[in-house]
Amino acid sequence: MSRKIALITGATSGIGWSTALSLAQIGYNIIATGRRLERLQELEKELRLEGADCIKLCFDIRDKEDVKEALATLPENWKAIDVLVNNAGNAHGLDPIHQGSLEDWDAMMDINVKGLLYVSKEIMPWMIARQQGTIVNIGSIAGKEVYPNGNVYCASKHAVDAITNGMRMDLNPFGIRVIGVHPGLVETEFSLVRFKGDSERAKTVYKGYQPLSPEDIAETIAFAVSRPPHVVLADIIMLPTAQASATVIKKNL
Ligand code: NDP
Ligand code: 8X3
Repeated sequence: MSRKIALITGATSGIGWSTALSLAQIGYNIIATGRRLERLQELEKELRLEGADCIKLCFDIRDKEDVKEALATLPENWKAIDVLVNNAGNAHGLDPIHQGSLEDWDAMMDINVKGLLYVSKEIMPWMIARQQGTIVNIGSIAGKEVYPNGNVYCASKHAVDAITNGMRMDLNPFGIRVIGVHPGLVETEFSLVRFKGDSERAKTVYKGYQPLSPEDIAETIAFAVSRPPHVVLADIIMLPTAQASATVIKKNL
């Protein structure tokens, strides 16, 4: 049987990278996207070891023309995308709202919300034409709850949650499954980006308890997309056992 096709945004690290590998292991060829070409090249090597073909698309998801042009370069047979994982995103800063930076706010809304829409806008018609497909949007516990200083990041992830639910309704006539995955604390480059390269501060986020790993999320995504076609795991919240909510975390420090 021929392999299916998954497109994963933000595949150069963390959850996206692990999801690419997990989906390759269950029989997908992968379209991997991100800004860091050298990381995409490394990932491609690992995917080939799993027997998967890979197309690398290097673009900044904030740029709608670049997104459109990059996706238009896909060969026709690669446009038959079975699974789209809208994963690219990050937090920028953790400041009280009156001290927040406009650049950080722009980055979070442009990447986490508008970037997800730009990519989806190109791919949804291809799924609609085939009357099939699965879209996985990576939200966050921050899309279900607001926490102090999380303000605009939480808003961006609440928007992802709303878009996910809206997609499920609007794409319902076409047999397209839409899955929201909302992780709690996962140890990736997320905090390094949030704290602008301050690795000491980033490490403290994951001290004193066992956070989720990107592989934990990837395995769950692989499970969700491989349910029978009549089943949709619509809304998945995944936390480390030590985390009870966005703010309640049992740490042994
Ligand atoms: P990482 O920082 O490890 O990965 C982020 C990915 O997003 C990278 O591949 C990065 O690629 C890509 N990305 C960021 N900005 C852009 C851009 N402008 N254009 C294109 N790609 C971009 O973090 P995670 O793996 O943790 O994050 C993945 C998703 O999971 C995000 O949506 C995040 O909000 C969400 N999440 C993370 C949690 C956590 O605790 N880690 C918890 C809940 C949700 P590149 O830099 O190469 O462009
Ligand atoms: C990432 C998890 O709690 O830092 O979305 O917002 S959190």
